[in-house]
Amino acid sequence: MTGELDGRERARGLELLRLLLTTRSLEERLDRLHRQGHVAGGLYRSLGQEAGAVGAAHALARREDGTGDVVAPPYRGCGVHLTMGATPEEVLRQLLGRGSSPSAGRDTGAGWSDPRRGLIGAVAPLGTTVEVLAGCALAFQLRGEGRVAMAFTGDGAASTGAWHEGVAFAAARRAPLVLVVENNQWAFSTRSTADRDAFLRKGSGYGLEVDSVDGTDVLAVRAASSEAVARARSGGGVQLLELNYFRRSPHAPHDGQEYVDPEELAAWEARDPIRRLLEALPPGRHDGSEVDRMRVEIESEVVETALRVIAEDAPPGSAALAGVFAGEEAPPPWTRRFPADARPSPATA
Ligand SMILES: Cc1ncc(C[n+]2csc(CCOP(=O)(O)OP(=O)(O)O)c2C)c(N)n1
Ligand SMILES: [Mg+2]
Repeated sequence: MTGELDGRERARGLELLRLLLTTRSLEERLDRLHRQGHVAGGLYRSLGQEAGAVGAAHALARREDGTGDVVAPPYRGCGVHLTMGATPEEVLRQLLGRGSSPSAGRDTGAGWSDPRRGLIGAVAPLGTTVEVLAGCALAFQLRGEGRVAMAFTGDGAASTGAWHEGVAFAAARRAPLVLVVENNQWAFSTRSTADRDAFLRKGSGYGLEVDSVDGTDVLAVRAASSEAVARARSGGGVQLLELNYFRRSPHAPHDGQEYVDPEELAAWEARDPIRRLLEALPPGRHDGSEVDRMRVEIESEVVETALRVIAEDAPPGSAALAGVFAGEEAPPPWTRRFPADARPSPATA
């Protein structure tokens, strides 16, 4: 763990702690809500990985007006969304598919976009996110905006063709892209690589600056990410940052995780990111009670918000096609219809 903290660092440590606790509490609540049938789609937790999401996103220029850095969060967990300024209410509305959600209930995935806050939704086919964020980074570079794009991908995703194509392109253009590889050692039930250093080697092979950090130490992740972001911003080209941890949750609730060695899992539980940060925060005047108060505040906010969001309505079916065609709402039935003047002829359809 990264040594003792002075006053200013302690304030930042508490800010990071609040984000870690909120991510953990929100995911625990979502896990229950999923079992109760309230979550509209899948649920992919980041248990034990919260420090990676929070620490890396915290190093970005975070703005609320669309002028800051951009990041594609992982589909696993909501730590990046929260760190970029999303509220627990927005996360709950999104996963419960409410009409008031950021995607108006049309999508229930964790990978939602909010361009004002620099959130670019992850793309479902693994690896493709890198190509999209390479495009964002290239645009920033061409416009001379000094902004940085950050893409989260898993260790499994780093074996897809799209990942390599995106990396090769961004590297050749020296685009301001920070590629975070969450090496949680599993891609569903598969060990994603036989080579412990595969991700650093892959990065080096494309000429990237590479770094590897303990992903359970939020202060170390924050520090390494800050350096990577600064290098990307000052013309250093694509940066690859490997975060090392272990996927402590099952892939998703339907996965029994029988393939995981219980001893290995227990060893990673002992390296819990929240506990590790608490150990690094030096006792302040009201330290114990300050942290306890924070826990209670977060827990009550999450529970109260969950109850409120459960009571909200799902969007009406008729809202599903709103916004599909410019200037009109397509009528039911819920099939895709072309506006009359844009209907393709049989020859071209
Ligand atoms: C191209 C592609 N292949 C397969 C899948 C199905 N799939 C979804 S998540 C997942 C595992 C991904 O593992 P990893 O990239 O390591 O991320 P993690 O789940 O560990 O966070 C797979 C195989 C997909 N979404 N896209
Ligand atoms: Mg993985």
